[in-house]
Amino acid sequence: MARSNQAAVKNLKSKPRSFEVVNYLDKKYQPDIVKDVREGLTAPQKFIPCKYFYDARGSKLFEDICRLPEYYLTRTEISILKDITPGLMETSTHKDLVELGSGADWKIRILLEAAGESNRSTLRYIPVDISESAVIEAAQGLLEIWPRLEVLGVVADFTRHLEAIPTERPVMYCFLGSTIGNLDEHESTSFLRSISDNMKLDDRLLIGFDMLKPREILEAAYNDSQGVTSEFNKNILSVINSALSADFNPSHFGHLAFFNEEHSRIEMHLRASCDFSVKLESLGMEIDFKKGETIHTENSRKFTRASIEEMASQARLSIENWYSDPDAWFSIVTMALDPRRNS
Ligand code: SAH
Ligand code: AVI
Repeated sequence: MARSNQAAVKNLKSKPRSFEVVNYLDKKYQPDIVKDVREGLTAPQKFIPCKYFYDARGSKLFEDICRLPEYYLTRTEISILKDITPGLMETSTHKDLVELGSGADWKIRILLEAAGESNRSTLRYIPVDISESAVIEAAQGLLEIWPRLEVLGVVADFTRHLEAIPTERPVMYCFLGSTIGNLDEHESTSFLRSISDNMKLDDRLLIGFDMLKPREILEAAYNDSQGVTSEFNKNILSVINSALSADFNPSHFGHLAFFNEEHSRIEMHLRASCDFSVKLESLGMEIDFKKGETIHTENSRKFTRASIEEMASQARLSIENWYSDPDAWFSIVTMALDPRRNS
């Protein structure tokens, strides 16, 4: 059963806030991270799932990434959102705005602003994120602007706890930032399929995709000149250190990010700069690293219209509207249940 921690939220900044946060990770997170890290660090190509980037510091570092000149994704998606949301929100009859991997409140603010006062008064915002601090801070930020906005925070792993999301009212699901690209082909299709299984005819999915573009632009976005992406990448080791009583030394690793053309994805790795071993007390394990070997920490897939159409169709979703910036660097797509899904 999930913990509902309204009181804790109220104490966070000693400012009373009328929103509830339901936490699905309390009991389930530890067994997940133990299993995931054991599996990942004993595989021939070591890996750690990218969802473990996002403790409070990881969420802040990601926000810093979004402001970097090289990281075009956020500002491009925001420019599209500003164009399309007046039309999208003014006529919307959706009552719940469910944002998956919600992070900061920047993008949902644009939707809520566009909804106008009378629509907003009947809307409930449901941010769903693995990062508790992100959920709480986003809710607080929105309530500072719209004190009467109804907010239900859900701290959960969206790949595992979709049942945590209420479905009784008409829903607009938002999955922005191209976070879908952090799931592999199989995971993303099955994730979209689980969403479509929960959707009713009038529900919609608003989803952002980073599009395939020249390698130099992609690689610059993940190798910024200020080293913020490198800090973000290494933060995963600090998360593992505190969750599993491990003794990773982040300075023993270098940041590596490159475009893998065959899989149409940026891969991020951490590369060992010397030979050493790491103790993971909670796993009762010691793992050896050889100079030059890597831990694969993230994939960020880059899409084409064809790859998106294929994924939507496999997930039994139909594409309703397609929006892009003038350079077609980023796309926002609205999807509905495919009317032919039962045939
Ligand atoms: N939607 C925001 C944030 C994108 S960053 C934007 O468009 O800018 C990805 C977000 O997804 C982070 O806030 C991270 O904490 C969250 N996240 C990553 N994996 C997750 C998972 N498995 N379940 C829930 N949230 C996840
Ligand atoms: C959250 N996600 C879509 C980001 C991305 O671009 O894949 C995470 C990120 N990794 C490095 N920079 C940003």
